[in-house]
Amino acid sequence: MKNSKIFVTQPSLPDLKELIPYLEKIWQSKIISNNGPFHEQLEIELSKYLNVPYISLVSNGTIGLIVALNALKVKGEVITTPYTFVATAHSLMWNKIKPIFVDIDPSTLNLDPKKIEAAITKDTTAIMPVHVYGNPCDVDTIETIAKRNGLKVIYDASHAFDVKCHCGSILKHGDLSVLSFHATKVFNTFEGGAIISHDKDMKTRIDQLKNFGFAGETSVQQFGINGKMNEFSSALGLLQLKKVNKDIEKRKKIDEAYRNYLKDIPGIRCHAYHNMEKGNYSYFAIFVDENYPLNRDQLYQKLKDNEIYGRRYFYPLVTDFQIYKDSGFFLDNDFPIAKRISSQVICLPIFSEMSIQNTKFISSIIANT
Ligand code: T4K
Repeated sequence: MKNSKIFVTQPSLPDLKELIPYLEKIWQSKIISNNGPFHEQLEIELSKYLNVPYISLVSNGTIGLIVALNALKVKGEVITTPYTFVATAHSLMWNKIKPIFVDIDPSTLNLDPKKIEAAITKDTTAIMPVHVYGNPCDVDTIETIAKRNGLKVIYDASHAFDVKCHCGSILKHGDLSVLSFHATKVFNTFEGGAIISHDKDMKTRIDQLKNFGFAGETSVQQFGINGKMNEFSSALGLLQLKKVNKDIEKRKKIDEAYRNYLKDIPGIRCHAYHNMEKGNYSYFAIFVDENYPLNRDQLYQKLKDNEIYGRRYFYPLVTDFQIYKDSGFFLDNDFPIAKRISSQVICLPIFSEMSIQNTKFISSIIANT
């Protein structure tokens, strides 16, 4: 039985004692930012761990998306999904790029590849899909479409740390992939993120862009930004990396328990994984339909009344925010699938330190209507 509030997530943290020696090193060296030794070490260790060629650490996932678009010189229009966190679309707006929203696939909840080509115009330069809840996008079809139409692909992989699909790391796909290391993610550095690239020149370009465009002490070659990860976050990342696999294993057990407890409740459907060789279990989404005695918001409130704080990721849809409606980029009735899913979803609490008893307790609240 639970005895305190349960939030949608709780950050995993290393033992504080383990952090002290790292802090002592920082205090001795006085190097706290600008590509310090922990930053360098974390890039090397992460690229080995994730089995990807090049990683550029950044201060958060949103800056990562903004820099990635800039690094690829993306302009004009970019095709993306309305079923995501606002940061995906905001990164386009910050680059003065027009987002062209395309509906999602009802089973994967990712950008529906079948609908991409109809949205391409002479101004389209890229596709920005999201691996929602860590569920891999249909990377092969997206790659074929991108090649056929000469488009870049930037994956918002904020939810997809260490996810593997049929051909290995999901992060190997696209021109660039962007991770978030926010407090609420499977792998956190308090705040942070990374851009995965596939060649040295692109990594150099990204590294310059995140450091004001500096190419050397007296040379600024691009209109860069400050997107650097600091030494504290980098040191923390090194410690987190030692235990992230165990954390994912623990999350997997929570995921399995939920599926077991919730499987026979009419009107409740658990999100299914597709083409996933290794998941990270970053979210546990359920969908409430008309066969359940309460509507989604009533169940959401009922859980809250029991101090269970799930979240409706992603409600409202990006395209339902007035600032996006006012943009005139799309018609109101353009995204029937995303709208339906957004009106049904609740992400239930899942984190590595969550107990199976609490999973059972939450499921029993959902079962007893
Ligand atoms: N693309 C996608 C697809 C994303 O999902 C995100 C971020 C991004 C891009 C951008 O990445 P970053 O720039 O953030 O690196 C959260 C997060 O702030 C956001 O990072 C995340 N997606 C989004 C899905 O969720 P909120 O407003 O729901 O978070 P908040 O503060 O309500 O936290 C949820 C719960 O987590 C709290 O009720 C308690 C717990 N929590 C949270 C924090 C921050 C803690 O226990 N400790 C903490 O420090 O947005």
